Amino acid sequence: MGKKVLRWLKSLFKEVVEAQVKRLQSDAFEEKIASAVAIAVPDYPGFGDPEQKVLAKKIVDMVTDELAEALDMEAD
Ligand SMILES: [Ca+2]
Repeated sequence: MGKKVLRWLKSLFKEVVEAQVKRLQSDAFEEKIASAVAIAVPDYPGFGDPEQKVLAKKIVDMVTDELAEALDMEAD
């Protein structure tokens, strides 16, 4: 493979990875995971779905920040 092709593949790969990380950092993704977690976790007094969603969103945010930083992207 020529150097130009390799450079193009590298930039394409970077673009694809960055788009996916941005998707994982989106509010829509956080909301989707948080809702699924809240449904799966039993409710307790003082720790119902709203609190479970806050915790789940925080965890998703921490994980996606780590992922973004590992890829030299910005945490959000
Ligand atoms: Ca729940």
